[in-house]
Order: sequence, then structure tokens, then C-alpha cells
Amino acid sequence: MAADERDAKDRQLDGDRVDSDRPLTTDTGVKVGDTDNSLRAGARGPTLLEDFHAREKITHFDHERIPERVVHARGAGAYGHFRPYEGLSDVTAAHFLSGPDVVTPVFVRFSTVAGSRGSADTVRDVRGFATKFYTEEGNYDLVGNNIPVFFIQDGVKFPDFVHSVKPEPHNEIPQAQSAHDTLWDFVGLQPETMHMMMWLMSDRAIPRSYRMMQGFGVHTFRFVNAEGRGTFVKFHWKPMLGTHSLVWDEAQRIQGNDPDYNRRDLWDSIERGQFPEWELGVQLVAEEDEHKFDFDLLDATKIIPEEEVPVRPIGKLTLNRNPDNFFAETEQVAFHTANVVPGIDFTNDPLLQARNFSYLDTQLLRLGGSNFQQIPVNRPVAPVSNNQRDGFAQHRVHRGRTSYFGNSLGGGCPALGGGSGVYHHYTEKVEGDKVRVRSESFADHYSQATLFYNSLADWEREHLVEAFRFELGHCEELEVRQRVVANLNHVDHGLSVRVAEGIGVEPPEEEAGPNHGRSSPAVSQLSTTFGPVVGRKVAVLVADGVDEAAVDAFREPLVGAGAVVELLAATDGAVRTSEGGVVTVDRAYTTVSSVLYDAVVVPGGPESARTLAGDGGARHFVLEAYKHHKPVAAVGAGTDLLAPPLPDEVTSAAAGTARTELGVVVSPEAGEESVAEFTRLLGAHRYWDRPTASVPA
Ligand code: HDD
Repeated sequence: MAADERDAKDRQLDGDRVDSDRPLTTDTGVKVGDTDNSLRAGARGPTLLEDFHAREKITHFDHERIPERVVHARGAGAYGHFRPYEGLSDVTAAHFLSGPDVVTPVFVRFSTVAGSRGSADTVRDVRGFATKFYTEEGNYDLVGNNIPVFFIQDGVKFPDFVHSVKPEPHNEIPQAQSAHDTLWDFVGLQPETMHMMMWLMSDRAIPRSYRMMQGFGVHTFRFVNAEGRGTFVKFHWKPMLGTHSLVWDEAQRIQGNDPDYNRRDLWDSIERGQFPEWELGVQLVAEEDEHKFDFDLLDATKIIPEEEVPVRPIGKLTLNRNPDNFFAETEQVAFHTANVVPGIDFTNDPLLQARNFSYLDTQLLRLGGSNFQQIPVNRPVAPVSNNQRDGFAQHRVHRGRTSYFGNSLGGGCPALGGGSGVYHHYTEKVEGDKVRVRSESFADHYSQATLFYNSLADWEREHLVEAFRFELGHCEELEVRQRVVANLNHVDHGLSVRVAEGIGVEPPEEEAGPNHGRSSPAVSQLSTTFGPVVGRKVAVLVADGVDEAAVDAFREPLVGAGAVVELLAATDGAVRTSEGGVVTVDRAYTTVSSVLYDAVVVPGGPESARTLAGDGGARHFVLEAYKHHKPVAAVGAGTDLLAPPLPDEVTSAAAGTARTELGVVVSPEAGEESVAEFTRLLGAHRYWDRPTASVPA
């Protein structure tokens, strides 16, 4: 498929797209001449029942809501395509993975888990990463998360887990938060949650952007090749922009400043033509190696460390088209783990087995019956030919007398398929007693939680400790806090002591067992991609008298590298420059906040700097960005804005020549070197070595 060509899904949707450029009609196509006044018996009289237009209009409105998803209710989606790097026919018969010539249209929906549909984006939570591949052999759904493990091992516990994390049932508080007693009560009593809780308390749970987030299929799935040979497979999505996160304090403030932060970021990037991309990778394990690990491949609370089985990149996902209508597409898209294509099969992971029941079941309720696959966003591009008839909202007009298999009256159609493209379930021998037990091989709940902890950079560990303290500090019951601390003691003694000390409970006296000392560097965000500044937002603070040359010196190369640069002043409009010109202001800083930007530049110009330094709003903007470890650049007189209470190292640097101190670039004028240094810092995401505890922002 050429880059400018429209894919099969896009073309298919043309038949469903409707523009509002025709005269207003009723649902039955009758033109309407007045939709503001209902039909009345007398100008001041009662409304008449025969006003079919008013009744229809109000009735439709009354029925506009459908049940939101019971989990992952809040989300945002986009279309795009997937292209393999190479053929994978040695391990899978899946046609969409057969080679770079096969480009498959996709729809991806990102989501948070716990909050309701209108909740804020930047809560501490797992993110969903669900991909529908519209393959030529039918739809394949990879319904994953941005964390590679899960809370529980058996799907029968999913309702318990979700009930515990959702708002508490008696007062429906708190919304989209995990910092409350019921979740941590559940966690304390279910040690199998511990590995996942470590990831959830890490920075992974507050991604800077969906574009900067990994995705994982979580379960071990099975590839099956044309000869019927199976290979275990774990799926990984790696963002081309690297995996980067917010700071917790910042994330909380964004919830108020822009609850749509992640959704907007995705939408805007695609509108700007900066298409988000991920590489799909697989970890492959031969059937005969199933038992060579010190954990069970069927246990979804475990990763296969990348150092043991490397991730092989197999293709690229690009999101390049925003939906036309949120409800029709993003809300009505229906994912299902059992939507598989030939070459991809399940394993006996008990979590996956439950999911294969739950997703279909939930769509039947949520989308009002069994014909939801006919909804445009769900409709396959592969031809559908079956004997399913009737049901609510049947949209297809099936012709012919027969709707049963084994017929002569319909010429035997639809006939059974043959050859390639037919789904064959993997032949696996299973036998055993009918028992309600958990396999012994699922019993180790702590080793990988420890592995994760051991693998984190110092700043990641600090954030983790702070997160546990924040969350447990919101639990009213000390007993709940204490029980979690006791579990953490099995992960790492030092960690449990530090958490306990922050939340007023007894630190464990002795370690529950020695830390095994093993690590997996790949799970640290330190091992991600740094450098690209595409779509990163830079605020340039200006006032009358600003040094226009300094503004341009930063703006031009940053925009050239793909960053979004906005000029902010006390009010909208324009400001005069020291050179006698004017520059347009993009926004008033009173309407935004530093938390919505990745970095700040304060250009020179004595008058501009004086005005900004005298404005609490501008000073707070810089201080807060500093507090959140963001790169700051100040040029010439702009360094006035860095004056106390920023630490001496930074402010004293202002008096010198061009230099970088604690992630702050200060220079007498905007030279190429300082702009390049600032761009490097922007691409490095945050300057974590900067101490910020004493910064009052
Ligand atoms: Fe689930 C939605 C991911 C376990 C039951 N799940 C849902 C979505 C994602 C995941 C990304 C949103 C899809 C969308 O955007 O529409 N779920 C996961 C992952 C899991 C997992 C990665 C563990 C590895 N889920 C899981 C279990 C069950 C469910 C064990 C039930 C036994 N999940 C559902 C659901 C949802 C759902 C109730 C709600 C809406 C929907 O399915 O379509 O069926």
C-alpha cells in the first residue's frame, strides 16, 4: 500500500459516513421546517401528542446513552496500519504477519481502567492498549495493557478485583483513584497482586502520552504455523518516542487543568501529521522449553525477562487517522480476546480463558444484542458469510431461503472453507481430574516483584516509595496499611521499612527473606529511547520588550525538530519586541499551566524580563516547571526569572556565561550551543538529578 493510499477499512467506512449538509429531516426522511416550537393547542396551550417530530427528537435523546464499559470506560482511539518487517511463516500461519507487502488496517483504543467515561486521563492507573487488526482473514484483536503483568492469576477473581478498585459502593467515592481502603484491602489479602502493584506504583501508571507508552499482550499466546507446530509468544509494543512518564504531582494538577490531556495529545499529534508509531516485538519460546523457566508461562503475573528471551521486532504500527465520530467509533468498538485469526491461538492461562468468555458477554449488553459486529468500526474487511440471522438491529438483508448448514435448497451455501485461511484450533493433549485448585507452579508471588524493584533506577525507586506512601496514606484502616507493608517485606525489606515510615505503621523488624539480587534492566524506563522531541510542548514566556531574536533562535530549530512551541504572555494578543516588531501570543498563561508543557524558555529583553519577574503567575510557571524536573532555558535578562527561591547553583549560574546547571540552560544570548543543549535536555525528558524537595511550588 502506498503512503497516500486509503486502506480497505477507510474505504469501507465511506458507505457509512454521513455529512450534515442537507436540509433537516425526521428519522424517516421527512423535511422539518421548525424544530424550535412544538405543536400546541393554542399559542399558550398544551403540546399535542401528534407532534411526531418533537416526540421522535426527545425520545432519541432519552435513549442516547449506552452502558459504559465496566472497566476501561475512559478511552481514546485512532485508525492506522500495521506493516511487518519480514515474513514470520516459520512460526505462524497468520497472513497479516506473512511479509512487508501485507499492510493491515487497524483501530487502536487506549484507556484507563478504573474511572468512568468522563474521568480524567492522568490518574494513577493501568492503561489499556487494544488493537483491532482488520486482516484479510478476519479481525484479530490484541487486547493488552501498558504493564506486562496482571493483578490476578485466575479470571474468576476479576469481579472481586474490579469491585475493590472501583469507587466504594456505599458512597461512590473516590472516582478513578486507587488510593482507598477497598483496593488495598484486596491487595493485602491477595499476595498474587504484588508484582502488578509494583508496576502500578511505578511511573508506568502515569504516562506522559499514549505515544510514549509501551503495550503488552500480557498472556503467553500461541503462534501456530501451517504445519500445525506451536510456539509460545508474548507480544510487546515499543513506542518509537520512548517510554516516558509524568511526575505524580504534575499528573494530579493536569487532572484539573486538562482532564483530556492524553486524549488531546493523541488527537493533536495525528492532526499535526506527527503519526505515533510503535514497533511490535515478540518473545518466542519453543514448545519443548515450556518448563525451563522458574515460573509458569501460563501465569499472567509473570514476565519473561527480556534478558532471558530477547524481544524480536517484527513490524511497525502507525496511527494516522482520527475517527470521525467518538461515539460511533471509539465508544462502539468492541474488542474480544477470542477474535483470533489462523496462526494465533490461546494457551491454558486461566486468566485468558476467562477473558475469552467475558468480552463477548459484555458487548452483548453494552451494544444491545448479537449484531454488534455489523457496527461500522467492528465490521471486518474480510467477507462475512454465515447463517446468523435476525436479532436486534440486524442490518444485513440476507437473501435466499436457507439459513442452515447442510442444505440443498441454497446450493449448499455458504459452504465450508478449505485450504489456507481456515481456522484450525491447535491440537493439544489435555487430561486431568476436574479440580478447583491453583497449580503449585503459580505459587511464587514475590520473586518477580523483587526483580522489578531491583531493576529500577534510583529516581524510579524514589517515585515508587512516594507512590506507596501516597496510596496507603489514603487508607483509613491502619490494619490495611500494615498488611500491605507485611507483603512488601517479602519483596524487599528496605522498601517495606521506607513505606512503613511514611505512613505511620510499624516497620517490619526482620526481613521476610533475602533479596535475591537479580534484576532485569529492560523493565527500567532508563533503558528506553531518549532523544526525539516530536510533539513535546515548549512554553516561551514573553512580555512587551521581548528579545525577538532569542525567541526565534529557540523556536525555529525546535519546531524544525517537531516540537510544539507556544508563546505565552499575561494576556492573549501580541507583544512588542525589543527590536520594534510584534510577535503573536499563542495563549495567555493565565489560561494554561506549566504542567501542560514539557519545558520552558524565558528569552531576554530587559523590559520583558522585568515584567515577567514582577508577575507571580509567570514566576510560578517557571518554578513549577523546575519542580517537575523539566528543562528550563533563560537568556540574558530572562535569567531574572530564575532568581530565588530557586537554589543558588541555578541563580548564580545566571550571572556567568552560557552553562547548564541542574538541567537549566542559562546564557547571555541565545547561541546555537545553548539551543542545542536545551533540545538535548528536552529529548532526555526530565532532569531527575535535580533536587526539588525544597522548591515551594
Ligand atoms: Fe479486560 C476491557 C485489557 C483482564 C474483562 N480489558 C478491557 C480493555 C482492555 C483490557 C485494554 C478495553 C478494551 C477497549 O478499549 O474497548 N483485561 C485487559 C488485560 C487483562 C484483562 C490486558 C489481563 C491480562 N478483562 C480481564 C479479565 C476479565 C476482563 C480477567 C474478565 C474475566 N475487560 C473485560 C471486560 C471489558 C474489558 C469486562 C470491559 C469492556 C469490554 O471488555 O469490552 O469484558
